[in-house]
Amino acid sequence: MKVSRHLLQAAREVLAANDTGVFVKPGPHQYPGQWNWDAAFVTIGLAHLDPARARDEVRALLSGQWDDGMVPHIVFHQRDVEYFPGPDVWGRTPFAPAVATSGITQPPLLATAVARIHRIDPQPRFLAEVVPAIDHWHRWFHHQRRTPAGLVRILHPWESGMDNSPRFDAALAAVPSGSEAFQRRDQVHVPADQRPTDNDYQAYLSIVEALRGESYRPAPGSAVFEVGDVFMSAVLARSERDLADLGEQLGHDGGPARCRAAELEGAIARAWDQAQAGLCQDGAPRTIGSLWGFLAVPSPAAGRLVGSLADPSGFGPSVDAPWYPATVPKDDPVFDPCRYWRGPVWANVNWLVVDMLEAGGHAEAASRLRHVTVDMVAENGFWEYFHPYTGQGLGSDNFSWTAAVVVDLLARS
Ligand code: 2M8
Repeated sequence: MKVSRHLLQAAREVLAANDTGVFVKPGPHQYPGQWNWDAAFVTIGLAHLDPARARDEVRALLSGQWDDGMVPHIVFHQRDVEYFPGPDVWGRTPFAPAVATSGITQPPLLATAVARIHRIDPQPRFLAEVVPAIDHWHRWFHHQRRTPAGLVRILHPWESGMDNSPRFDAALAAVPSGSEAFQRRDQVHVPADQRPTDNDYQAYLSIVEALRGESYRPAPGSAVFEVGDVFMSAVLARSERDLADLGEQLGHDGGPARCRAAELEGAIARAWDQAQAGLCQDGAPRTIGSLWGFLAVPSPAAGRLVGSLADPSGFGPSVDAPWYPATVPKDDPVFDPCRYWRGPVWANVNWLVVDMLEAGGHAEAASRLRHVTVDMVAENGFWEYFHPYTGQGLGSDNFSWTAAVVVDLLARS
């Protein structure tokens, strides 16, 4: 109990220290803008600590919404930032707002975050203010970002939030090299072996160069990188259901959002069938993103998928590696315990997994993972990600979403 109180206070301090007054930075040094799904996790934590501040976090993110509905992956509330690629690289497009932003999006978790605020401190006026904007974003996904098979179509690995996940390796290798020279800035505060490789960055920037040339709106099928992503689709499906509930609170018809959710869930179920038949690029889940995506949708395979979270040689804990789930199975040849989205444990992903296990009625598995996640942070600190074997903190320290999800996980005990 004392440990929880101490941890909660420490989490509060991390969030306060990263608060710029306009938005909460993901971390003290590494990421100076407002990132989209970071803002959603931060909102979930702040909902418990200070709902009014949580509402402002949502408003700050939505100030970056484009005319066509897209909520960008980064909102640069200050133009002059030590981050690459910054506002000048992203450039400006006719449908962008006054504030500088990137030109791509990120996992749409905002409706879920707003639902958390609403559960703790309901304010219909706030819902009336933000629900239409989130609905616009979701409709943009529906109309602009679906593959023929119905999955969410992503145009950059950064859109998935899991940048160097091995599930993008094949598509990244096929990206033609751009012509612009650049210098990375992401290895100043974090060791190079915990970040994506230079080859990854070359491809990331080549995609940005190509997308910028088409005002970030390439015709379907023509982009240099296009992947139907199960994880993004499942995040959106879940958010659509939250949005439907929120809209109904306002007397709106939740039917269209529920319909979009059902379509996405159908596409994920078909992707799973194809994976089983060996036809799908995603294959059997080789990354935690795909595993979560498949699990988030009711399926006869749910028991087996939940079981894989406990597999000691795969995603699950083992005697020598107690922290889990690894973001890539430990027995996969590309597993790397330190390199970003290729193996380390991420507290925000654990939050998604716990939440999904609870919703699916897997109370014991949820409780086990909730405790492990809280212990991992209590023992090692509020790091961006963690070594599955040693628990060593990796990436940025004092990371906002780690603090925010701990606040929520503690509130669930
Ligand atoms: C990481 O991504 C950014 C690019 O968007 C980067 O590496 O510079 C990812 O972990 C992403 O999921 C996260 O939202 C962002 C800020 O925490 O950092």
